[in-house]
Amino acid sequence: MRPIDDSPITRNGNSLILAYDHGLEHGPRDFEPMPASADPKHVFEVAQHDAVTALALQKGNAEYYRQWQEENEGDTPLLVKLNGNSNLWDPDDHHSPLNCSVRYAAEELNADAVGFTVYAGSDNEAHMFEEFRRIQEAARKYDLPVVMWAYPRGHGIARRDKWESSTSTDVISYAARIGLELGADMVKCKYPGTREGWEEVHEATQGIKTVMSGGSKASDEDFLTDVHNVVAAGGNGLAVGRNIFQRQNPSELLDKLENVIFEGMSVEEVL
Ligand code: FBP
Repeated sequence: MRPIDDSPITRNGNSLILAYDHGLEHGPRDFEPMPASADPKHVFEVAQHDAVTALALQKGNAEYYRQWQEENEGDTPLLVKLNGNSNLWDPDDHHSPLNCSVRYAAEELNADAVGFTVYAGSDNEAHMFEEFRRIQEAARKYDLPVVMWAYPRGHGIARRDKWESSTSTDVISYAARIGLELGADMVKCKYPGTREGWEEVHEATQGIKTVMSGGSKASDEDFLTDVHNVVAAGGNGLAVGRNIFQRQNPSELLDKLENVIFEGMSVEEVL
């Protein structure tokens, strides 16, 4: 089994993953603040910034990216997101159907890593655990790192008094720990709001990588402060979408993020 630190999606142990699966997960409205971002080619270009260690795409855009790369010499590694759901769907509880196999990602798309959402706490948890088991075991055969989008959501959390909410530190830590238990190499979690909170999340994983999920667009200073707190708490960086592709000039923020995530600079220094 190849250590994730030897894979191209990390640099000196950390990662900055540019996520662009929003056309599926949220729909085209996410592109409205920056209409050029509706065109995958625009985001493929953005992803060639040195700071970006992987571009996370659903199967369709992954196929398109590989074609684009041949014509444009892009070399940013590809993380294929294997499941996903639309916002149009209204299931009884959170679920994320598998829409690409590991074999297809590895053999046809030449993926550098795979990603998979697990909604721990959902009525569909058992089904997603089973699918995660299959994709994780298949990924090991191809030496592909497995990144879990560890999002605790659903009736199991809403029903229990002991869980505050899907954004409380104990619930996020639990979901992150499930990543370790099920064999993920990296978990992508929502930010619990404080550096101390991320320390708990990171501690819960005992050695696998933790990266912060970007969230809706924030000011440069607020966003960089959260990312800095994650790295200072022992975390390994960021998987981000809207905070990059909704900006007029994404490379300005990517320059700053590169210094925070890979050079350990403070927010004051980079601003
Ligand atoms: P953002 O940085 O834009 O939040 O993207 C990260 C991400 O995990 C995407 O991969 C995914 O499309 C989206 O967030 C899902 O967000 P949510 O399920 O919270 O609406």
